[in-house]
Amino acid sequence: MKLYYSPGACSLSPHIVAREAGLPLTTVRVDTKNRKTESGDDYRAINPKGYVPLLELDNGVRLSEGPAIVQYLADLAPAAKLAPANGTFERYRLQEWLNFITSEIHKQFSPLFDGTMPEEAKEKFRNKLAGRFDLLVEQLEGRDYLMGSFTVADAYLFTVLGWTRFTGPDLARWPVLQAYVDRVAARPQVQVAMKEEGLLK
Ligand SMILES: N[C@@H](CCC(=O)N[C@@H](CS)C(=O)NCC(=O)O)C(=O)O
Repeated sequence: MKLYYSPGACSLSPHIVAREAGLPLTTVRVDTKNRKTESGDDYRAINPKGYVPLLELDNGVRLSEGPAIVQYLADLAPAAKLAPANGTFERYRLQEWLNFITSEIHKQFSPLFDGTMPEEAKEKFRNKLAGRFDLLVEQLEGRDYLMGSFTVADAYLFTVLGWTRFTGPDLARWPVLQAYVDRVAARPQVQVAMKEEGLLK
């Protein structure tokens, strides 16, 4: 399988999941600004959406949207227990988290990376994120991971919380979240994925 990614972007989440699942994966770096792959191919011809992540299966079939990709990967390696079994209530709980992360957290960060967005507007998005972070703290009190043990939702949440280093809000305000990020970062396969993206030495 092939994962189209951009270093440190939301594609880090499926990258982590593939490594945690022990699945064979090659990675193709994409420059999302000029929409070219590392070999100079037109990325839009590969993924008309133009953004990462994109998973390409060995038979050429492609799957986009991070929350769908991570569940697909988790289901290829059930022994790794990265997602509750399909059809169980816990699977819907996982999807509840994935949707929360994608719509309430991930997409609130996007304006903070926009150089043309006025600082006043950015502050509004930071405040919105702060409210979501308070909810995460409630969930993580007394738990190492969102659902108790590590799941694909943690790969995703870890990835997006990492962006606070560039955009704020400062995670120091939420020691529970900072400890959570440090805990996920210490996982050996998370380190492997981060090294492969050039995020760690
Ligand atoms: N809905 C998509 C959003 C993916 C997304 O926001 N990707 C960003 C990186 S984190 C990107 O490639 N942005 C470049 C662009 O939109 O042109 C998903 O959840 O996978």
